Amino acid sequence: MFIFRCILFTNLILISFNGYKSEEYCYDKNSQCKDKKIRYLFYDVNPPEGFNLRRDVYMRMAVLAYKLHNLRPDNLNSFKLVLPPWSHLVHWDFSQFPEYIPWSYYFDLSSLKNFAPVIEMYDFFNEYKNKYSVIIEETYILQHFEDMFESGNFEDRMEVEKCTKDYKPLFFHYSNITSNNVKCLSFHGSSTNLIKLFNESTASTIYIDHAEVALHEMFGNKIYWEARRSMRFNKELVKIANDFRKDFLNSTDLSDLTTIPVDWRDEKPNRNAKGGPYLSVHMRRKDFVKSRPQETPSLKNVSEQIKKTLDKLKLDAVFISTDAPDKEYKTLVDLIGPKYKVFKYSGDKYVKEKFKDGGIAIIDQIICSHARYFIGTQESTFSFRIQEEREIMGFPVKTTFNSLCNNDGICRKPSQWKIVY
Ligand SMILES: Nc1nc2c(ncn2[C@@H]2O[C@H](COP(=O)(O)OP(=O)(O)OP(=O)(O)O)[C@@H](O)[C@H]2O)c(=O)[nH]1
Ligand SMILES: *[C@@H]1O[C@H](CO)[C@@H](O)[C@H](O)[C@H]1NC(C)=O
Ligand SMILES: *[C@@H]1O[C@H](CO)[C@@H](O)[C@H](O)[C@H]1NC(C)=O
Ligand SMILES: *[C@@H]1O[C@H](CO)[C@@H](O)[C@H](O)[C@H]1NC(C)=O
Ligand SMILES: *[C@@H]1O[C@H](CO)[C@@H](O)[C@H](O)[C@H]1NC(C)=O
Repeated sequence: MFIFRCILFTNLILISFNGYKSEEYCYDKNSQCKDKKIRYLFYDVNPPEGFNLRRDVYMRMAVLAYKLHNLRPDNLNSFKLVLPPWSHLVHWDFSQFPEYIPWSYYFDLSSLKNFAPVIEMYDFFNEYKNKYSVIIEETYILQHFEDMFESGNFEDRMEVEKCTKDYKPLFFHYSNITSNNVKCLSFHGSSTNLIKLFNESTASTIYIDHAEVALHEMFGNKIYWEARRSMRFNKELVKIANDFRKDFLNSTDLSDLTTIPVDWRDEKPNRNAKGGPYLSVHMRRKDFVKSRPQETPSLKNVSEQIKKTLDKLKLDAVFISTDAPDKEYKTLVDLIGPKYKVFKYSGDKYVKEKFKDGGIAIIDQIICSHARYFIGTQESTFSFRIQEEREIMGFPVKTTFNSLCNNDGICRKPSQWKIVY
C-alpha cells in the first residue's frame, strides 16, 4: 500500500484538467427533466484499503459526480453516485455486526448531497425497478498500464485491455448484484476522465472497480476542498466527541474559537482557531510497527516527545488517539507519568454497538482535530484527515502539520496541503 500511495502522490501533482463549463443543470430541479433516465454510478476500492484512504477515493468520485451533474447533455447529468456501503473492511471487526453500514452512520448525508448527487445503496435498491436482482450493465475494473514505468508514459489515457490480475469484482459482497459485462480498463489520469467513457455509453448502471486507480483531478484545489468540506461527520458522533471534549478536556467550540457554520457552503477563510487546552497525538501502531520500523518511534520515545511538547506548550493534558493494543497504551501512560493528564476515548457499549470501529475512529479524529496542537503519524491517512479537518476549522498551520519523530530524532514534517477557497 505504501508504494502505491507514493505513486499517487507523485502523479497527482502533474495532472491538470481544463475543466468543463459549469452550466445550468436540471437534475431534480426542472420539470422538463422529470422523465429523464436516471443513470447510476457505482464504485468500489481495492479490498485491503482502510477507511481513510477510502474517504479520499470517495472525493475523487464525488468530484466526478459533481462535474457530470453540471454538464449539459442529459445522458451525462443524470448520474447518481451510489455510495458503497461500509462492509468487510480489513481493519474492522465485522463478525458481530450487520454486513453493510450505510454512509449516514459516519457522514451527514445532506452535507454530501450539497456537493454532489449521491445516494445510499438502499436508496438505489428502493429506486431500482427490478426487485429481485441487479445486473450491472457495464463493469470496468481499473488497472495501471503495465508499461507505464518502463515507457515513462505518464500521459492521461485509458484503454480496454486484457486483465493483468486474476481479480473478480465483489459487488459489495451482495449476492443479488452481478454483471455480464466485465472489462478491464487500463487507466492513467484523473477520475473526471471517465466522463469520456460514460459519454460513449448508454448504460444506466456502470460500476467502476479499483476506483483508487483514478487520481484526483487536481489535488488541493477549490473543488477538492469543497468535496472535503462537504464530508461533515454524522451529527450524533460530533455530539459525542464534543461532550467528551467538554467533560474531560475543558474544550468547547466557543472557548476554542472553532465554531463553524451549520452549512459547509457558508464557511469562509479563517486562521483564528485556538483549540482546546490539550495536545492531541495520533499514534498509528499495529501494522505500522512492523512495516515501518525506521519511522516508528518506541513508546518510550513517544512519551518523551509528548512530555517535551506539553512543557513547550505549557499544557498538562494530552489526548491520545491510537490503534495500539490496550497493553501498549497502558505502557505509554505509565511512561508519561503522573505529572500529566492522559486521555483516550474508548466508547461505551451503545456507541460501539451502533457505530462500530468506524464510529470510535471518527470520534478520535474529531477530538484530535480540536486540540491546541496536533502531532500525527507520518504517512498515515488517518492523520491526513485530521490535518484537513483542522485546515477547515482555521488552525494556524504550524499547530497542525507535525508528525512524531523517529527513534533517531529525525522529524520529517508532513506535506502542508493548505485549504483553498
Ligand atoms: N479508534 C482509532 N482507530 C484507529 C486509529 N488509528 C488507526 N485506527 C484504525 O485502523 C484503521 C486503519 O487506518 P486507516 O487510516 O483507516 O487505514 P488506511 O486508509 O490504510 O490508512 P493508514 O493509517 O495510512 O494505514 C482505521 O480504519 C481505524 O479503524 C486511532 O487512532 N483510533
Ligand atoms: C439485495 O440484497 C440486499 C441484502 O440482502 C437487500 O437489502 C436488497 O434489497 C436486495 N436488492 C434487490 C434488488 O434484490
Ligand atoms: C460527448 O460526445 C459528443 C459526441 O461525440 C461530443 O460532441 C461531446 O463533446 C462529448 N461530451 C463530453 C462532455 O465529453
Ligand atoms: C476551562 O477553561 C476556561 C477558559 O476557557 C478557564 O477559564 C477555566 O478556568 C478552565 N477550567 C478548568 C477546570 O481548567
Ligand atoms: C528519541 O530517541 C532518539 C534516539 O535515542 C533521540 O535522539 C531523541 O532525542 C529521542 N527523542 C526524544 C524526544 O526523546
